[in-house]
Amino acid sequence: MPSKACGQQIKGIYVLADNTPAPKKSQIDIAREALAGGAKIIQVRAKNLAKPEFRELARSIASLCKENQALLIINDYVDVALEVGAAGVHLGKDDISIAEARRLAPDLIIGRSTHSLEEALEVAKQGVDYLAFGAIFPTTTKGRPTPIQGVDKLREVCSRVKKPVVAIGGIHRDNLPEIKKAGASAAAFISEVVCADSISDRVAKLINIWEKA
Ligand code: TZP
Ligand code: MG
Repeated sequence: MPSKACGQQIKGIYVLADNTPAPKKSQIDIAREALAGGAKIIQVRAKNLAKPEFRELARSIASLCKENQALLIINDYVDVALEVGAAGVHLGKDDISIAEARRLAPDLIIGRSTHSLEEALEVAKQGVDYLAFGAIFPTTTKGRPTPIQGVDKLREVCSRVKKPVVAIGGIHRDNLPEIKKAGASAAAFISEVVCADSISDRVAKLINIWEKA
């Protein structure tokens, strides 16, 4: 990884090592297998873990990412991202502000979730390095129902926001080409990857589809 990461590195297949839809799988194994399949961006997301356990998980996945020259993004916690040497942090509207995250961690990639065109346009002005936009398609993974945005909205966000856009929510092998054609820099996955019989084969397949789209 270059010494200073930047938002332009957020491109292609973005894997969330979140075992919500497959709780019997360990998040470390998910990350290890995704990296074996060629994943270059891994986010640690574990809404059910207390912070000390989350920190330990992040530390373990950080060393896997380092061995595989992959970018590590930490969900929610700027301090954990700094402690484990992650490339970035991913925030939601209920986390610390983008300005505060930037003050604490000027060298981290800062990503922010957005769930509407209006929110995406607003967040893009706040100095983020990338924004996530979704849910694009119906998904059962996220606890709180999120309004479905669809590919047309994604296309509009990508054309109006001058930042890398990571599409998320219900993305699978079959709809992945539409995501790239809409202008997204990256596509983020939970269930499509973590529920696969072979996570490494699934990631390799997604990379191949993305490259050809
Ligand atoms: N944010 C919007 S949709 C979503 C998140 C975290 C869940 C994505 O999971 P899946 O299984 O890839 O639809
Ligand atoms: Mg959050």
